[in-house]
Amino acid sequence: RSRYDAVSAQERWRTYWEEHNTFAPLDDGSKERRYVLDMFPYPSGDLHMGHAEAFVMADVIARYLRLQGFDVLHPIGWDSFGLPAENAAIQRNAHPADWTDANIETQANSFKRYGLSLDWSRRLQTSSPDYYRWTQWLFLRFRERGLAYRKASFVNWCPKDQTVLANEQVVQGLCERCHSVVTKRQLTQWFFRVTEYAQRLLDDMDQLEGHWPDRVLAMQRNWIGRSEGAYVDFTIEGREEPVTVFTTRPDTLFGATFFVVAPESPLAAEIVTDEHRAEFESYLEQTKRTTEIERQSTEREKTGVFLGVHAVNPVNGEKIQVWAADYVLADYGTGAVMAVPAHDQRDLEFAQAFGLPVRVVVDTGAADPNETGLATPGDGAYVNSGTLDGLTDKAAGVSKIIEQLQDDGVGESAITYRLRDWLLSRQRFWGCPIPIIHCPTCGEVAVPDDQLPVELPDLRGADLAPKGTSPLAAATDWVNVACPSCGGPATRDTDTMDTFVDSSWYFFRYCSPGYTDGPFDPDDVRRWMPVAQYVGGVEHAILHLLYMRFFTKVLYDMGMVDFVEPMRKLLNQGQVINQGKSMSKSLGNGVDLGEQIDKFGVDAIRLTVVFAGPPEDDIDWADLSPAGSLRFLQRAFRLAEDVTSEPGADPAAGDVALRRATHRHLAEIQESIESQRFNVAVARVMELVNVTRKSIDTGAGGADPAVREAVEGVTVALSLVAPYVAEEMWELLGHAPSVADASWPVIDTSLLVEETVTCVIQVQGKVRGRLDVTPTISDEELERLALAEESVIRALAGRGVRKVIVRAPKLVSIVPA
Ligand code: ANZ
Ligand code: ZN
Repeated sequence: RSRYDAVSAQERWRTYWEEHNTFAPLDDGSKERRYVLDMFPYPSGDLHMGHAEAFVMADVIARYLRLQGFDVLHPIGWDSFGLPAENAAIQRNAHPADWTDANIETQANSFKRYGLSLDWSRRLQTSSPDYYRWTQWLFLRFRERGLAYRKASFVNWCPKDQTVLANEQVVQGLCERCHSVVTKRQLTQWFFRVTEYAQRLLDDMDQLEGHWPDRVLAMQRNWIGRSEGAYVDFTIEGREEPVTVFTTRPDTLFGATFFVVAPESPLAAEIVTDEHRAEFESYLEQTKRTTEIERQSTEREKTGVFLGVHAVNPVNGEKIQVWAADYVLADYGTGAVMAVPAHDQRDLEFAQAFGLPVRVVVDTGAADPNETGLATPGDGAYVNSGTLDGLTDKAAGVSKIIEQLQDDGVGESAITYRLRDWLLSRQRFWGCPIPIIHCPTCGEVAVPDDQLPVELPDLRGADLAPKGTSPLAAATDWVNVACPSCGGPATRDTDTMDTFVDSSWYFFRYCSPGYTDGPFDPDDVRRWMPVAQYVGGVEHAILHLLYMRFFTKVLYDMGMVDFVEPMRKLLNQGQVINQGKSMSKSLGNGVDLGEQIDKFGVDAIRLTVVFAGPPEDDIDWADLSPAGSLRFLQRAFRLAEDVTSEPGADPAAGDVALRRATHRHLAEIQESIESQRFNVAVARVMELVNVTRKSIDTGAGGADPAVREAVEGVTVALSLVAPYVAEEMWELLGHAPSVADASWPVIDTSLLVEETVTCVIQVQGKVRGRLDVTPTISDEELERLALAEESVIRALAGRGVRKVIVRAPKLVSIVPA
């Protein structure tokens, strides 16, 4: 018996697919289009098990849609700018461009070997000038719309990577990439005004409900963090302009007993009295060294300093102390709060730490916060609250006080969002240059479109190590340019863009990768998008997946696309872990994808990953058996060898029981794939292989056309997961290549109807009726049905029944009384 030889099959079919452009879409309108996309990889090394998991899931979907008759776009490219590449290159004393390009070649080879149904002709990489030309072009369009702007502020700073980070890249106070504790620095930086789209980012989630994982939607909703409440103006002694606070509980205004500002807000430095200045400044220094996570911690002792001034409560004229404290954040709300210690726990802890008054203004029935140390945030009857006294519910209290504030011109209802503008400048070399020139006369000047791209200088041999300022600043030839506006001496912006900018629009570019009149051809995008299925990791829930939604909405507003949500469906694949833990160098539990493939072949690895569980679950490599997968593939392969009927043989002439099993299994495989239970689909294919084997060995044998039908079904279904063995089987079955061009089997629903047998009913030894029943019917049920038959009732002619003999499912014999 011959065996399936994975190595030669891989070589053969990979070459075949490439030479025949098997997976390039036709794009001629002859078929309905579907766009299937994986989040494109970082070229930070060779493919690993994580890629194996993510990419096989999308591949199953892409291959299935192809077989279903769709014209499928399934492209690939690289997110090739960024810190990982730059850091790795510095460590190896290589240039990031060389290191990146070498990795891309390695990964491309591995992707091809891995049997992915990709269209290689659309391959792109974000670090190539003909890509980032359009990243720059988009930046300039955003800027023209007021959506890209520069401002000085305290920003997140990673001391190890020596660059600023967006809020989304700070995870529990640590750098998302290198896990260093993030600190704050005051810098002038570029931002995208994503906050202007906060409400639309929330509203458009209606379109994603049910198609994106709930947890991603919940994370985005939470990150955007919409709060409803009011702005209230407090006057501050000695200051003309009032100071506004944001509160979600304006109805507790009568309980505001002190006022707190964020230490780093300009207001604090402005209003602090000379007497308190020294103490304030040392507190400010301390605050800058404190991480965001510590500041928001509920465990930590509250700290703060009195600023020596008082604020005036607009509803009762009461004078309250103004403090600076780090539990108030500079960049949320207005950076100032009215403190209501009786009803807000943070304020209560602060009041108790510094001996400030606590006044209950809502009687919730709970014990006095002064005694318990527990604030009472609930609903209740208003007390000590002037005009609100007598009201008993929050909604009424809030609307009444807002009305009053509005009438007095000291407040209004307000909505705020936790979402911050997206900080996009990075002080690093390996990124897309910001196409702006700074001129001493004209200020900020955009690089004219016809001078794009602003290419990165080569800087080969230069020191690219992070120093806190962009390495581009040292490239004086590149930095010094003539101002495009006045011609005078000017300098280029030396920061580069966050790589999440590059990845916010790559899926558009795949629709028209060579286009030179814009980032994409709107007609191409109209034909292919939105993406039918997007696949990638949940770690991007509030990063890439939020940013690309923002970009798409801006492009919609620019009239460049006609949809607001680019990804119709999202699948977050799970992780591949080993021995219950994430694979890592330090734990020494890494599993090398290349080695596994060498040992078991691509198909066996793909099959192992898919069969391991539902695609969104983590899978533990230690629990899996690639050797078992390979044995199964050999078993499937031998079926194809045993088929001796000719292609096209009419299965209707074959064994009906096998046909029923085939169609039932195929129907279940199809349903499992459509509901993305790929592991269940594999289990059904395995069952069908067993049933078919039994039929060949003990039934009709390999010549039965029903056997061919079963094996062809197995082959086509298997091609989604194990494409190489499926190609070999397809060929053995006498078909022209390739199985990728085959069609998904048409399921004959008449064969899905349950099988029946005919039961004969005798009365006094004479046949009096027939019943079609299922073969598994019980004696009791059969007796009941027989006695209810009209012909039987007639034959009995009113006589009673003495005895019934039942031989289910074939015979019922009735003896009358
Ligand atoms: C008075 C008050 C009384 C408050 C009360 C709450 C309960 P969310 O829901 O997260 O939006 N706040 C406002 N700006 C702040 C800042 N920059 N840093 C820290 N805290 C800030 O929170 C809004 C509430 O958080 C606001 O409502 C304010 O405290 C506080 F019984 O005002 B509240
Ligand atoms: Zn100028």
